[in-house]
Amino acid sequence: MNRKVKKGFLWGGANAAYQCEGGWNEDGKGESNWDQFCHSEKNVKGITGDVSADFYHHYKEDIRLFAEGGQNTYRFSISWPRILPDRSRKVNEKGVRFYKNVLAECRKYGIVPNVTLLHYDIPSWLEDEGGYRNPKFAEEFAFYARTVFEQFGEEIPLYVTINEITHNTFCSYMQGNYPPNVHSTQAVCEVGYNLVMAHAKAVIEFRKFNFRNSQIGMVHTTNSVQILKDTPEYQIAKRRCDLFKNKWVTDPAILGKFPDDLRPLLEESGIDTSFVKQEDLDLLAQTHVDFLGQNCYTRTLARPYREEDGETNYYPNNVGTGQKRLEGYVVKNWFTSDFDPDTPKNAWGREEYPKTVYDMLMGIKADYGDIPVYITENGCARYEAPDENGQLDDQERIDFMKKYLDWLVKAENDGCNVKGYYAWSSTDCYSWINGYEKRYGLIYVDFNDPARKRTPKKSYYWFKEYINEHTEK
Ligand code: BGP
Repeated sequence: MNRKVKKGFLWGGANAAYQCEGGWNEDGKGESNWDQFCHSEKNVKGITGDVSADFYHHYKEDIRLFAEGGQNTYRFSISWPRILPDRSRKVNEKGVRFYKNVLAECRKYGIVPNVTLLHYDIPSWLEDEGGYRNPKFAEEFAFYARTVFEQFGEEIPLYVTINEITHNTFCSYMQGNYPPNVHSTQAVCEVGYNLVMAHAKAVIEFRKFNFRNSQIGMVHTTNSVQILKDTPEYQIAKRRCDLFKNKWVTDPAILGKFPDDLRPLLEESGIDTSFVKQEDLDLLAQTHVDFLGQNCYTRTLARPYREEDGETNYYPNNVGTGQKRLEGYVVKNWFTSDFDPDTPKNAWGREEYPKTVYDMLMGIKADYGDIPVYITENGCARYEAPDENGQLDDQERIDFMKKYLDWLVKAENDGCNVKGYYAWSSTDCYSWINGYEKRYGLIYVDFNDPARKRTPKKSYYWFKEYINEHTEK
């Protein structure tokens, strides 16, 4: 007999504004940093999200398909410059109307909206003024967050402040392949700090509304940190990797404080931490999320740093076939990524390790108790094309998802407070830097077709059955 999760568990798919909406300058939308970057010569491949899956015009069809696929939730993000197009802070009514329409469509099908305020796309005018590195960033974000709370109130039951502070910071300011394409460890620390504070200030704004039927959380991208050898050196590397990858974001969000060992370690590594302000720390102590979103794709293996590993850098999973190195990190004197030769890797150098969700949830329980957790993203990237009959047979995705979801259901049965799962991605969409060849969707989108025809993949039908068979009635 199948294991089952409790009745009311949320099952759905996720997407993000820049990645699926298109309509990049329609109905008064302002320019985002990603519009700006993709339209510049820094975008070597020349591929943009200008139209993408055109969710802006296809949202009714998509939400109907989600419901027909047995899904009862949908995670999407709001484009900040669609709501507040320029520095005047004047609300774009047409932008608000679009998201009201999306929410109405969700309501029609009993789909619970899970809505992220910031998924990498900030207004370009703000980017021009230093973006995340501007000490005023947190204030500006809090204003935008308050505007969203005012406009949508309890129409949105699950609000997320920011998506993946770590990944975004590392790509934008360490690897430097996301805008604004900076490579500086000092900047990583300043930007990370500003984003944590921006999150906290948005939570403070949220609490002022005293909503009864809405909650607020943060989405983190976690990889459970593991080691292949149990020695004191490996244990130190593991702790440092966990600090670097997870704890500087999840501790403030859940416990209201940065880890005690973080600042001394940063200073030892030559980071000037004078950007840390006592008044910020006091404010942080008053903010706690209602839930945690975890984008959980894989794990991180850590080993001690060695001189020959070189300088601090991030080697992300967005280079594609031919990628010379596997996804991983070098953080000088802290740790370096390790690799297990026996686990499979995808074409973008990422390890495929479905048990990660079980290990991660058990880790959250051990570190943070029973905080509700949603798996806000997980997925399987592949190059894909329809067969001669126009069908999408993505058996490899199904095989991966089955193993992953079985571990997730087991974790729930073993006492983890996990309350939902979102497949990345609801439909095929723009994959940052990779463009459109790297597909994750349960629903295929033909990007060569001006009408952006949708075709549910085999995994979409399989997911429907899985939900039905693994949820208590
Ligand atoms: C997460 C992001 C998503 C999505 C996904 C897949 O990090 O939150 O926006 O893109 O990963 O990543 P990628 O498209 O780089 O393969």
